[in-house]
Formats: sequence, structure tokens, C-alpha cells
Amino acid sequence: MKSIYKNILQSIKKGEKLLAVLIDPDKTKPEGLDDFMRKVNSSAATHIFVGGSTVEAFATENLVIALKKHTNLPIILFPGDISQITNHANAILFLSLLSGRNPEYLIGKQVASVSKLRNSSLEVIPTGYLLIENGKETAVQRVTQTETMPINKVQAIVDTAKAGELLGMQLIYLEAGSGAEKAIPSSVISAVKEDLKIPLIVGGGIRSKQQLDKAYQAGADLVVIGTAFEEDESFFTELKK
Ligand code: 1GP
Repeated sequence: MKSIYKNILQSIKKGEKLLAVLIDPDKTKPEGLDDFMRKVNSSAATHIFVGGSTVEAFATENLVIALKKHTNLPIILFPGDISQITNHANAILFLSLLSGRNPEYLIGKQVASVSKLRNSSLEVIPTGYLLIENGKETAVQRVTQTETMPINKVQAIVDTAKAGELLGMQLIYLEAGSGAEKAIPSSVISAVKEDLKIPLIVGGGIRSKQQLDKAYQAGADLVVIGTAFEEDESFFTELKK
């Protein structure tokens, strides 16, 4: 049943905040997921995102198959590349890197992935992806060969997110990059949110409950956390249901 996006909209309507745990197949192996996933399941996490910038062939599929044995949370692909598409997940963020001007990541990879998606059972969720300045170069920048959007150019960020909405995208994702030194500032989140009718995802560099709450208060509907959980699994206990 293709209901993941519908459920996100319903949660937002009820005033619920959503939390995705990002699991990178390059850093997490299918074996030994037991303990980690027990913590995920008893935390406030509502979604699992699976993806990374540089992932070995089949690593994503193997990880998704293993994850399904450990959780009932929806598993959403957040792919860095076409090779990470697997039908075993529930949905895919069909990303277009709107902050950059590299045609490969605006439309090229998307066209190339159609043969995999055309007959797939995955729920495809078109997502405008904006990479925002964060203090240091991140993997997304290196891989996509694009610039980040400066945080002092708030109107440009707001307009870019809005363009995504007007193009028919269903989600906007403000990304500071995995392991970012600086998370997306509240001022940027709130300015984007104010002008947007579709749900807003925020991720990158969020390492504390306080930062998480700040992002929610500023208007993030769904926050993505990866590195903080990888580095310290006890963070899950701070985020109990
Ligand atoms: C990266 O937004 C996500 O794509 C999560 O970032 O690993 O810094 O939590 P972190």
C-alpha cells in the first residue's frame, strides 16, 4: 500500500513531529543490527532512511532486507546513486538537487533510474533537495560537484524550496550534510517553512535533543539524524517515545 506520504501528511495535521534515523550501508553491516535496532524501535524514531554517498553494490539491498526483520518502521531509500535502489524498501525519496546546477543531479540520474522504477512497487516521493552551507565540505558536495547555498542568502533558499513545490515536488529537504559542523539555522528553517505548503525535512549535524527541538520549533516536520546515533547509541535513550 502506497501510504507513506499520506501518513506523513496525517501526522503533520495531528501536530506530530517525525524523526528519521539515517542508516548508511557503508557504515552499518546487516550482521549485528540486533542491539542497534532494539534502540531504534524503543526511541521516538518514526522512519528509517537508508542511503549514503558512496555505497558498494548490493550493500543497500542486503541492509534493507536485514532491517525489515528488525523493525516495522517504514524504510525509505535516500539514495546517493541509482545502484542503491531496491524494491525491498517501502519508498524512495526521488531527489533532485535543486541547490546545485549540475544537470546530472537535477535530472540525469533520475532519467537513468526510470528503468528500475517503472515497474517497481516502491512508493516514489518526489523531493526537492537543497544543500546548505555548513562549515565544511561534505560528501554530497564532493560527489555532486555542486556548491552549497550560503546561509545568509535566505531569500534564495526560500525561493529555491518554493520552486520545488511549484514544480510539484511533495517534500523539501534542507540538508547541511552528514556530520555537518553546523546544522541548518532556525532562521533558515522558519523562513522556508513559512512559504511552503508541503512538508519540510531537515537534516545534517543535529547531535542533541536541544538541537532537535529547535529544528522542530523552527518548522521542521521531519528531522533526519545519522551521525549522532552512529557515534553514541545512548542518544536513543534521550529520545524515548
Ligand atoms: C545526512 O541529513 C542527514 O544526509 C543526517 O546528517 O549524519 O549529520 O545526522 P547527520
